[in-house]
Amino acid sequence: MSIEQTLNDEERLAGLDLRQLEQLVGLVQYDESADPFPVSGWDALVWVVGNAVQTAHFLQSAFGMELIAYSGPETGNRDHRAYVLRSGAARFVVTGAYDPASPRADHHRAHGDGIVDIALAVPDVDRCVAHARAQGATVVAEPHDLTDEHGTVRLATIGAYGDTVHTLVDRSRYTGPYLPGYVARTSSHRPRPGRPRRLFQAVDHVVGNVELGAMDRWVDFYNRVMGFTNMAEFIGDDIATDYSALMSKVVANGNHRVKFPLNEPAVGRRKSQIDEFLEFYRGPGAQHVALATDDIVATVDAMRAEGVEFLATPDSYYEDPGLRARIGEVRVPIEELQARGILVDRDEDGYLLQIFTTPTGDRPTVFFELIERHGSLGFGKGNFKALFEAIEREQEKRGNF
Ligand code: TYF
Ligand code: FE
Repeated sequence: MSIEQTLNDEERLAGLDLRQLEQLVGLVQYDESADPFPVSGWDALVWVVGNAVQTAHFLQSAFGMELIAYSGPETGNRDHRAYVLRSGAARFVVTGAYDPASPRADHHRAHGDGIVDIALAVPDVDRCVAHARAQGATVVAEPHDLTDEHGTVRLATIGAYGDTVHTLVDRSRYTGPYLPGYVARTSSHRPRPGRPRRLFQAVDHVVGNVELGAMDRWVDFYNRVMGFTNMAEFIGDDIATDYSALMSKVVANGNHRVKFPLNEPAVGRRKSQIDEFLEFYRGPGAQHVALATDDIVATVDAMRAEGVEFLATPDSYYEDPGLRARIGEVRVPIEELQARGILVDRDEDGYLLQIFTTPTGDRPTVFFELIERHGSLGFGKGNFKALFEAIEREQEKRGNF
């Protein structure tokens, strides 16, 4: 049995329709009534950064996000500043310590800029927490209400890999800009003339890097505790030892809005890119966020014009005579993809276009992916070799191998 997908509030507000979203992030139908831990989608990606003022500026200027809410000393928050930004259905919250005694200062000292909370929208917080607890999850914050003049939000938090957590959020009885304690705020920033209104419409997936030998434990956590199921794409021993230096499996929630690839380092001839992350992040954490766009060419051009750096793809990738045969007809001429270093992959369901930034913080840790899906529900398996070689070239420049 399947149940009709519906748009959530963020998606409706963003003016997306269901067909668009199906295309953008690869939604599937599923029966929520049989799910022990129903998740409807992403709520927010909450970052701790060294300078929230400037990261909020960067996300507006370079990533085209829109400032919608704020919390800080002017609103009574003497612990940290927090800026809430939106692009389509995607919501980021960037926070930076104001008080040196803030737990966020400790988080930043240990991890540098990173994602502290992958918050998920759920219809029933209490039911999820009861199931998670019964399955042995760590409950970091018990279910509780936050209330202001805009209504009530129900929240709880469970622990995930490293210091990363998942806050579970039911905002169905709330009309405020984000959460109680935040005020609506816009900024004077205006995009350059001619730039697309939005550079991305949704979050597609968030990848977690975990320690050697821990991948299957975390896959099991998402299966057992959160009712996620395994997707077909994985990188096993075979590919790992040849070139990728990592192993990877993917779990997804019932409707596939939320997809979590999980990587662990593979023991190989050199230091794995995952080892580099674990060393500099000081432990497991979120490695990359894939942003779904319906026009990757325009998005890459707009971001590059603002100084965002992308991994270079060698001309040999496009000159490979097998490539055209493998990918067939795609929306854009290959020359257009080559000029920008955009990768392309096709599987039995369709194709996807993707490109990766270099790390956006000071440490060689978290980075972004742009992804434009046309039917493919995969993650670009056909590009893994070219991609991982490009990542290793950057790793070599940093001297971490
Ligand atoms: O999310 C994915 O699986 C793809 C490929 O270190 C990938 O984006 C996997 C691992 C990695 C970089 C990209
Ligand atoms: Fe990815």
